[in-house]
Amino acid sequence: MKQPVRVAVTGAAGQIGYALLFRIASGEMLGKDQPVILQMLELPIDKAQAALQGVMMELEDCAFPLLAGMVGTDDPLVAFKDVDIAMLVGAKPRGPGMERKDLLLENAKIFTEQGKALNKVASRDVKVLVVGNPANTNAYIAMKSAPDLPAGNFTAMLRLDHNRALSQLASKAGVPVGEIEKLVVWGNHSPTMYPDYRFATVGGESLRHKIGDEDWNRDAFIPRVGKRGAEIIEARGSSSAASAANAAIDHVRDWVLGSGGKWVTMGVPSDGSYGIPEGIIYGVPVTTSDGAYERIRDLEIDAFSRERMDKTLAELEEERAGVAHLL
Ligand code: NAX
Repeated sequence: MKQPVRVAVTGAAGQIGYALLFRIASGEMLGKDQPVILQMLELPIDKAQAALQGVMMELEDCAFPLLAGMVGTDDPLVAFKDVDIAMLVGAKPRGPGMERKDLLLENAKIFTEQGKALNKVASRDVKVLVVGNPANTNAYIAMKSAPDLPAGNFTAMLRLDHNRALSQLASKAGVPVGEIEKLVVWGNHSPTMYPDYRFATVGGESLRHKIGDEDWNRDAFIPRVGKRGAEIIEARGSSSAASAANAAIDHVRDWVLGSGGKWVTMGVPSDGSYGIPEGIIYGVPVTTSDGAYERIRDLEIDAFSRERMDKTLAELEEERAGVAHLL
């Protein structure tokens, strides 16, 4: 039997946590032969801790053979102790009348504290995925707060946007979703993101040529993917949870086990390529193997794409400026 992998999940009693933990414990993220220890963090308030106990009771009742242990806590230093993977889902939601700026600052406090805790007690090569919004900037804050850990191991989730874009494309082109390759979602996990299928192929053929309709790209596809989260809230009465958990599993699974040559989108600290200033956490295409990601380089950026990529970059730079005094 392999040694167990320690996985921290924050916001474990929330709706994404509820859709995520059982799949991790059943082996869907790290493999059906990989035992896991779940280290779950929730807020130090009675209701959240009671809900967390309930989730842990249900995990117990599943009798997952791969679940080698569980920790439930309100202390990040306990939750992150020796973790190999940290999935930072818990965040402060936007309340009524709350400005985006206030949301940013409230979350900055959380991710500063959690970055420091990771820095102190996590495995030295912990892989961090930030799901809690604003995900890219939260990942940036955690990365800056953890100077002893590899900066490249702090990532933000763009995979839900990537998966949403794949499904829209499959249905427009009338092709199986699993056959689309080489899709990219650039930038911030926000409505400014730029889903880009200029390089995408299906069965080796250009998807762009197959679809043909350039107006659809600008007028329907890009706005639809960008506003999909709002569309789900409108329909379901609450935000995406199962699809978000699924994307988080896709992100970590591919990072750890490899994407098999497929392009996937990850929000990673920029190395300066594509005109993105170094350090900004920006969605880019990568392939993954042996526990590492590698950027797809030297893609041609046309004028339309440059404009879209700069717009989402401007938003990220503004967010970074809004928290600069804290870091
Ligand atoms: P919920 O409100 O259902 O759950 C969040 C949980 O986090 C709550 O149980 C809360 O008590 C806990 N929490 C809050 N602050 C915490 C802290 N400092 N430490 C530990 N736990 C804490 O939200 P849910 O629907 O699960 O969404 C979680 C986050 O994911 C939100 O920020 C949401 O905006 C974000 N999302 C990000 C997505 C992405 O693609 N990157 C998509 C889905 C989702 O909207």
